[in-house]
Order: sequence, then structure tokens, then C-alpha cells
Amino acid sequence: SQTSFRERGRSGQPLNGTFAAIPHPVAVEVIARAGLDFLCIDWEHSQISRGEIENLVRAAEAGGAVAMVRVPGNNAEAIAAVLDSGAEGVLVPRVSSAEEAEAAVRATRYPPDGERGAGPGRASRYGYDIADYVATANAKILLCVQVETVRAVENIEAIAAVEGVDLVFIGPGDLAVSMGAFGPGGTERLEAAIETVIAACRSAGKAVGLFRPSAADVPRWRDAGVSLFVVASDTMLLGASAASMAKAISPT
Ligand code: 3PY
Repeated sequence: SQTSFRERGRSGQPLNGTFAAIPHPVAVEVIARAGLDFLCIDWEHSQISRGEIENLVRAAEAGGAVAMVRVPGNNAEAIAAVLDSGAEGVLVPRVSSAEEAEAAVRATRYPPDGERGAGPGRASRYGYDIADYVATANAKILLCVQVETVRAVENIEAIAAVEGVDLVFIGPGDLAVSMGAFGPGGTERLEAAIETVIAACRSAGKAVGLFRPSAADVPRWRDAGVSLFVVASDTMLLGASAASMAKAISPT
């Protein structure tokens, strides 16, 4: 049988994806065919609504990519909804303490590892395979907690030690805002904080993920120990491609 998304993420295999923020299955399916390992459907920073998530997960699978979803907050109902839709991974934003990481674990795992409720949703093939799904989901679903505040960096050793957290994902945009280091002037301080998080995760044996706005410095961060990358988003890629075409055909 195939190695689960959880095992691939936990063990630090290279995994590349992008955010999907356009609330339409066509956009998701197009991006899913691009050759990335996964898509992270972004319910946090988009106008995607709960009722749209399941069709976006379907579209990712139709295009041959694993679907992960970033929930709007560290909220058990949101986590249950995305997992019931069939997403193989969940990215939980704004996790700043071990207690918050433990809450994300409880929402993601069935008992005895957590408190997720069992329902006959798409993930369990509408109930046809519910016993098998409940027995195996804890081992298959990748839980990534997002570290993006000063408080999270202060608590990183405790967060990285939480059993059931598979991967620590760094959000550099919000982390920079939280540190008062947003923009070019803050790069050095921000990068030092990112390195601190990577070092703590590596000594705890936790895999690390990172958002990059573009592919340019992915090799630098891969060498630093990051294994999972979310690079840009469908809207950013669409905009960059359109701008580059406009420039290429401009007469001046
Ligand atoms: C951040 O950079 O803060 C992000 O959340 C990117 O996803």
C-alpha cells in the first residue's frame, strides 16, 4: 500500500504545494494538474465558504493532487468539516502554545488519541467504509500547526514536543507582522526567528514547512532543513503570469 500523506510529511520527505484560494473547482483542478504534491485549499485567507470545501477537495483529487485544507482558525468544528470532506491534511493557523497545539490534535484524531467525532461523510465514503476509515484515519491524516507569532516562537520547544503534531509550518508574513519586522528592513530578524524555529523542530524530530511567496529561495530553505513548501497561491500565480505576458507584449 502507498505511504500515507501523514507519513510522507512526518518523515520529512520533500513535499511541494501551493495555496488554492479561488473558490471554484476549475481553478483547483487546473493547479492540481501542475505536478505539485499537494494543494492547500485556503479557507483562512479567501472567500471560500464551508459548503464549497468538499467540491474543491474533489477537484484536487480529480487533478491528481493530495488535498490539504487550511482552516480559518484553531476550531474543532472547522477541522471536523474539512476532514469529513476527505482532505488528507489540515493546516491550523495561529498556534502559539502547547495547549493550542494539543487542542488541534484533539480535533484531528479519533479517540483514544483525540476527540474527533465520527460521521458518514465523504471521507468514509458516506459511511460505506466508516469502520475502516475510523480505524485508519489517525495514521493517515497530516496535522500541520502554523507558527506565526512571537508567542509561538517563544513556545516553540513545547509546541514541537506535542504528540500528534506531525509538522510545524512557519507563516513568515504573520510572523513578521507579529515581530514588527514586516518589509525589507525586517528580513534579518525574521530569518533569525525562522532559523530558531527550524532548529527547535529538528532537535524535537519534527518536520518543518514554510510559505514562500515565490520559488526563488526554496533551495536556500530546503538546505536549512525545511521539507514542505507552500509556494505562492493560485491568485498570485495567475497575477504573475498575466503581468509577465502583458509586459512581454507591451510595445515599449
Ligand atoms: C504567513 O506567511 O503568515 C502565512 O500565513 C502564509 O501562509
